[in-house]
Amino acid sequence: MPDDDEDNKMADAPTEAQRRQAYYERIAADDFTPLWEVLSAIITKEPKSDCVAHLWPYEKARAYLMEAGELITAREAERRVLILENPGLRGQSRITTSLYAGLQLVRPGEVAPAHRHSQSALRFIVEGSGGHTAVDGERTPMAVGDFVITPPWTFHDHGNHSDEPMIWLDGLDIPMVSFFDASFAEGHPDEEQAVIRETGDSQARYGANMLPIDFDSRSVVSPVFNYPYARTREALESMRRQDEWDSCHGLKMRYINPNTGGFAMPTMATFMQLLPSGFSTAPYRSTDAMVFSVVEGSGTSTVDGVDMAWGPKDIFVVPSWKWITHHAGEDAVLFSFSDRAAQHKLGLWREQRGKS
Ligand code: GTQ
Repeated sequence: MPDDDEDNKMADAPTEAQRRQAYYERIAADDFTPLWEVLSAIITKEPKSDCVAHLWPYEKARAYLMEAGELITAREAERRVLILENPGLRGQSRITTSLYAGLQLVRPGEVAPAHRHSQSALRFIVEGSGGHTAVDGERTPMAVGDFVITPPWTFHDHGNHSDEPMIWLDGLDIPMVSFFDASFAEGHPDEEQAVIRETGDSQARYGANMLPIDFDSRSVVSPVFNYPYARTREALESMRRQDEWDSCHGLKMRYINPNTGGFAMPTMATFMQLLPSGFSTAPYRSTDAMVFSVVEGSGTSTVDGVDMAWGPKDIFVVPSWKWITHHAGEDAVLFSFSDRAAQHKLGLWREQRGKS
């Protein structure tokens, strides 16, 4: 009977889902996979990230770091650093999807031996003075609030001739370099590189609003490698007298490569901002996840309705494209860094300002 035949055929025939599944399995054996099964997951309507907002209280970080100081020398560790690992990205040595951050300790008399790597590094000094880092044969002193650059593939060693521990925040583009499979590293034959330039030489040559007449104007890395806090703070203090506050940022400046006017580093952007006592910012979001290091003051930053209360030396991270507001309980100065320099070059960066 024709009707029964039809029913049998339907029962035997594989469903559409089964036919597709069988097909996926067949092509998978030859390393193909169908885009339509993953399209909306790989090209999202807006940024989706495992990176979460988080704050590391300095008191806790410092206590753990001091313990590490008893457990291993800077020499043995090569770099005695506690990585600040994003809770949403555990096991990946990342503070954001594209950035690495850690807190480094150099005790009095110690040396972190000279090496170089493809990754760019920034140092933001959190505690101590009288430590130094050496780059290209020049030692620069490190003091709280200074922003110091280690350009890619330059030998660098750190030392501390003071009688206080030196602690700084390291920011590196390690995940970005890994993404491109472009990592190279090597040690220097000597523990410390030879000093061939006077301290302050690069500041004089490149950081006095002048450049040597034949300086290569294409250089993508700033020739200035220390941006001292004393000058940064003084600039912010002078500007604040104008009393012109940006609703989203308060007073926010970016560090530049004096040669190009672009960001100081090829992959990472760095900023310093002042929020006056009592100031509450309007909501803001951008595609660059941002790492903050509190220099002065206290306040609260709110991401997706979750408050992060911060004070001096605390570190916190804000993921890409999450609305953020800041409230300063007292005059506050915040250093921050992100992958904005890379995103600008790649034509990816976006921002959005909300209403206050
Ligand atoms: O000081 O050169 O936090 O090579 C991680 C890797 C610091 C450094 C880090 C490094 C360094």
